[in-house]
Amino acid sequence: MYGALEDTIAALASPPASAVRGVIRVSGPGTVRCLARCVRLAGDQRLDTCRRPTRFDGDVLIAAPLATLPCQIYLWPTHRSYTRQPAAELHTLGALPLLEAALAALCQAGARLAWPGEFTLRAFLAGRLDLTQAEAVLGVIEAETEGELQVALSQLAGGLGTPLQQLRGELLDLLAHVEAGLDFVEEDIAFITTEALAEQLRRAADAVQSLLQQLTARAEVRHRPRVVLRGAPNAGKSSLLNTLVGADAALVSTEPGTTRDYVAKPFRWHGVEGVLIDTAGLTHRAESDAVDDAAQHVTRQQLRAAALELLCLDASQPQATGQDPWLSTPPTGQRLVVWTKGDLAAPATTGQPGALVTSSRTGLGIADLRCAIARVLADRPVPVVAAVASTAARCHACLHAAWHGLQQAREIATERGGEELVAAELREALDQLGQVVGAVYTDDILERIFSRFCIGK
Ligand SMILES: Nc1nc2c(ncn2[C@@H]2O[C@H](COP(=O)(O)OP(=O)(O)OP(=O)(O)O)[C@@H](O)[C@H]2O)c(=O)[nH]1
Ligand SMILES: [Mg+2]
Repeated sequence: MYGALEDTIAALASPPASAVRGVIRVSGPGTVRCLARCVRLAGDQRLDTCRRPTRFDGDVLIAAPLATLPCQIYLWPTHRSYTRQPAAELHTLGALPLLEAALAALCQAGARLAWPGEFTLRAFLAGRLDLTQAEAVLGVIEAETEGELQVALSQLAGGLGTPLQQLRGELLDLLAHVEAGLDFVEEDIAFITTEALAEQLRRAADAVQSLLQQLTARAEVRHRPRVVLRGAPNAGKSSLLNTLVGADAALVSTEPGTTRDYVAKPFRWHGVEGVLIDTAGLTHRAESDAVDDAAQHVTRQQLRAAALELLCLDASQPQATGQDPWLSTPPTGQRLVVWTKGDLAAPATTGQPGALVTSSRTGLGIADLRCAIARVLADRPVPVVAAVASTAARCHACLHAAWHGLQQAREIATERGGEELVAAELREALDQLGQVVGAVYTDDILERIFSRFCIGK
């Protein structure tokens, strides 16, 4: 799908909407020639004699009736650019029709429109980025939350690529030792002792394992922490969710058993993000129908995945005392006890010190509850991770195969099963690690990664 690297490509790099400024990116060997044909510079400046990154003022020559469009050109005339090719950015007014006219002028002057991700693909092929970093660029573009952005940025700075490259380097040295030993097998010269070989393989396998754990933890970050409302039917859970998130997201009624399926609303309170989930009230009824059973099943599933459970006790119900039977079932994550309908009656707080009293009707205790939820979630240990989700998915299989190869190699080495076999397993592990950082890549890997980019990146 991607064209030749010799093509000069151009694309809109700013969002395709009206804004104060719009940016068009150009890259390719013909960048200067192409710009010179469709731009008139102010004063006696020249593009073709430019040897270092420079800013120019001028006009793009576009079709009538406007004819000229004022712009600034940032030119990287040598390989010292993002794509390691001559490249430029054209900054001008951010009106979409004007930007399209400027793009058309560039295309008439010899450029072609870039494919999605083609700039980053060129940066990758030029060795400026490894695949994990290329995917991090994608992660930065796609990040929905601050947490995701942080992970993508740290990956861009080499969070995952650096330890992987280092590990690959060490294993290449090790392979060289093993293979050198194979060449001198007749002379009985060993370049590395069996014990040292097994030890290095063990350490490498541990390092891969730890990267695998980081990737798994990453998946958790993508799914924000879940805060699940739990309680008896009619306890006021749905009303509480609506009041907490400030929207009529869940259905409320006087009828017990209103909520069947769960309702999830993302939130961000005091800088802490999560998803608030309303569930069907848990019952201990002897008789139930299939829908009831399904609803109870969904509730239990949500509770199992909860980072925090809000146990809702109805203050207006005489049986909802501090000894409520709900309290005897332990939560999977953490638990906060919340009295609902605090406007109707003072709760029997005995045995429940620290429980929050709330009312969805009057707003009593709601701000305090948001604060308490944020505090519990903020205190959770945050996994130290360095991968965006797409890398995680792609890397998992490769890292696992690499770990397996290293384990096999270690076992063979320990049992003195033959250095040829150790070398073969090591080569397989190296190949798998190479796929993660892009030292080994195939067209379909590239296609899969870069086709997900937006145009202009
Ligand atoms: N006075 C008062 N009534 C409330 C409050 N919260 C909920 N209610 C009422 O209690 C009833 C049940 O509220 P829901 O929010 O539907 O309770 P639920 O726990 O989600 O019920 P299920 O759908 O059966 O799970 C409704 O009639 C609400 O208007 C409150 O803070 N004060
Ligand atoms: Mg409900």
